[in-house]
Amino acid sequence: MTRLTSDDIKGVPQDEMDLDSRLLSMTGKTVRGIAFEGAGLEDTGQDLSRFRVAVVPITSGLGVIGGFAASVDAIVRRLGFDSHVTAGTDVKGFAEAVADDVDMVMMADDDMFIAYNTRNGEQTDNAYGTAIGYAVALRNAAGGLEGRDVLVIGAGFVGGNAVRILRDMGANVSVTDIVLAKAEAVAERHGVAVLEDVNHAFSSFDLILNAAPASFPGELMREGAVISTPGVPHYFDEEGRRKARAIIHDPLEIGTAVMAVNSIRRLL
Ligand code: 2YJ
Repeated sequence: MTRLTSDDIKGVPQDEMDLDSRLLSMTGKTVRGIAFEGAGLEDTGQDLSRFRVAVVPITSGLGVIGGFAASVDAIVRRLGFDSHVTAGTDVKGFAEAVADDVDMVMMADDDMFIAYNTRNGEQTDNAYGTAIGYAVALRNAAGGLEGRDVLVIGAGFVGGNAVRILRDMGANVSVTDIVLAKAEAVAERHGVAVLEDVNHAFSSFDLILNAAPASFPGELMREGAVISTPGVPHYFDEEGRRKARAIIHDPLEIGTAVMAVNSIRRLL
């Protein structure tokens, strides 16, 4: 799993990417709209401020990422939740959140990022939230996925979830990975096609969910392609940006928003 850097997320708290207006023009939905759709809910303007969220900084492994907890907190507040970052870190921060009787705790180490619902014990992890969010964004940008050919690049946690979600959305899914055995395992598990040559696959599809930390030269991109691409680092050259109908990307926000809304979906 790719570890985020402070640089990847430096604009997130202030929403410098202006994600909502970019998403609206590509998908017709805001981050909140995508999060609600991803959680299987209708966004009727529900007030989320009655849900209290604590974000706990975690120092284990490679340690705290500067701005990570503040970014998660800002994303969740933009959705309308009542959120704060705990003063303590790790177990102390978790204990503080529980003593404070919050509804949800969000925290990440180097391997996992979860939203934990303290009321019903459910947890939503980031790989699932990211896969749902980017699949929903792709579906909206593409005008529906039923019977459409979709390529998933990357057969890790996000890619594996995305394959299943897109298949369940009615898409005709193919999966590819630089490690062929990983793609084969995911393909077999979910009953989808596997493609061996990642670059050739990239150049053969109009609808792509790129869940790999991979970038592709614009000369390989199809004219009018829709690319939903959570992977970091993120890069498309000038030719790729010109040819694509939409390139949907952000370093943290869509996945985090889906996690938070999904976590409270049974309490709404
Ligand atoms: O609390 C902190 O500041 C750190 N322990 C955060 C660690 C963040 N975790 C990662 O970057 C993981 N690889 C998962 C992030 C998933 C984002 N798509």
